[in-house]
Amino acid sequence: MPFEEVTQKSAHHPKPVGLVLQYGTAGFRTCAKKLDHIMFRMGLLATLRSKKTKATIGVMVTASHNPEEDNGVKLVDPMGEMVTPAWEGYATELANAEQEGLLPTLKDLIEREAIDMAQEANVFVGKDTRCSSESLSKAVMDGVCALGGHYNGLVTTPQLHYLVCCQNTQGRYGEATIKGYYQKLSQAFIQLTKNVPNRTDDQKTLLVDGANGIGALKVSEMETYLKKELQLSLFNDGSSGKLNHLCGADFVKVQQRAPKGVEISAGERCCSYDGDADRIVYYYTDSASRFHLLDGDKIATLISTYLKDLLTQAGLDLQIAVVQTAYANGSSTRYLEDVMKVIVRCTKTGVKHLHHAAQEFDIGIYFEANGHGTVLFSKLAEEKIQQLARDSNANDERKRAAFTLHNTINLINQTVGDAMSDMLLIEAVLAIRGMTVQQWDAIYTDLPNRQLKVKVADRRVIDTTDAERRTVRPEGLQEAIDLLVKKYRRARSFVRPSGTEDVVRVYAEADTQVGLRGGEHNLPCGET
Ligand code: 16G
Ligand code: ZN
Repeated sequence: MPFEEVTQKSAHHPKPVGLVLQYGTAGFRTCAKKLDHIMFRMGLLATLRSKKTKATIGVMVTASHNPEEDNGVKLVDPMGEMVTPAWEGYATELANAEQEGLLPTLKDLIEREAIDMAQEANVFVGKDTRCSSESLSKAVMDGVCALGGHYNGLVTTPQLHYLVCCQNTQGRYGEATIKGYYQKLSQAFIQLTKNVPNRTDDQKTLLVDGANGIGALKVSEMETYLKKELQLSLFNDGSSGKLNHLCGADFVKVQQRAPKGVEISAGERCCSYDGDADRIVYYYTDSASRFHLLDGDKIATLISTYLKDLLTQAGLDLQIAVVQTAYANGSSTRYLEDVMKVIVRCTKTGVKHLHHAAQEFDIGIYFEANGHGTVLFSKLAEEKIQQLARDSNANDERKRAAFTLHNTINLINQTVGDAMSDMLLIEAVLAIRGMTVQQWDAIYTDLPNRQLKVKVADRRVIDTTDAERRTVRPEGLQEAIDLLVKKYRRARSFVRPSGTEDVVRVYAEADTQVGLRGGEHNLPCGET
């Protein structure tokens, strides 16, 4: 690496003295004004990671569902997955080195990882639609450019993960272009739905809240590829509203109400993306104007029911599991374990934890309640499905199921949760099973639940265990929670420090709204 160039360029991206930031659950995320030096340094780090892995690395500039004024950055590893914990540590070290300490930190890292600096590097840089993303992604490119980067411009987070994975698998996962992404997904969707008899216009129509973000832009690009098999009414398309303001998946999930700017009639199927289109939630209003949310847990249930039935029809013995977090509604866990009899695992919050756990099964379905999730198929599962689809001795029903499974795999973005891919999958499943959104909603009834956030002096005093479901510190806190929870039926509550904001999050659920509001510990409705 031309170190003089690093020194020279880093002078254009100076670090504010004393500013300390941490590579958190989803990378660095804070007020955009504080991020210029971080972006430059992540450009450097991605280049080193690329040299180390001898593969293309991704850098995404986004702050997802955060307000427009914020921004963030995260690194994407060769197979489209999140970067490893060791490299998250390097990211933090590099980000916090004072100006004069940057070069020594960089050199130290190169030595520790024994990086061959003569190795070629390749980095894909993507950004969302925030005003600050333009200049911040240029700062990333500044860090990368001395060593051969590639600028992909505006993409959703999952599109960047997809591109990185395709690039590193020589096209086996798909063509490493945005067009290739649209073609792969839309062809799979059309294959899955083409034989569904009598699909009405109602069934083909979906309302989409694009959160005034990148997802709005990209879903309208994709629509032409869908050949009217799915017709989208797009709201909050970014033409006038503000990103994530009173709209988007996070707003809808936490507030449990419809976003601003969407005209919904009773019974109509709607969905909301978040600001970088890696989360999706569905909802509808009934004839009494009551709002019904179908969150990540409902999505996981719908998909696992569908896949389990297909495996039965195909006569394939593959292990299926659902991975959730502590935020999963108790009713969903109960339904999955007791009625569907699938394995359920609980992990800490954050995609990397769920993704990792899902990789342990033939078919691992993971969803956070907030709508981030996808399905992972093991190599063995994909091979067995392919084999059956080709097997001339198998009967028609088994083969049909294998073809459907094959197209379902092509429809899914296995690198990360993807609002557009998840939307197409849900739409295909509803069409194939002839289900309305109300029937889907009726699979089980959510326990009433509330989330709130509390500002404390130092959130790090709270230490959790058991996938964040219990606290071990401060002393006495868990006992106090236990005492309260014991008073109500099917009740559950936990507290955990947020990984993305300087707050502590509190979650509670119980069998009735009254139970949830009981005692003097009221949790205000919709408070976050
Ligand atoms: C990030 C995570 C998301 C998690 C959320 C929790 C990724 C890509 N995103 O957005 O999975 O649910 O943080 O935030 O990992 P919290 O720690 O503030 O509750
Ligand atoms: Zn997001």
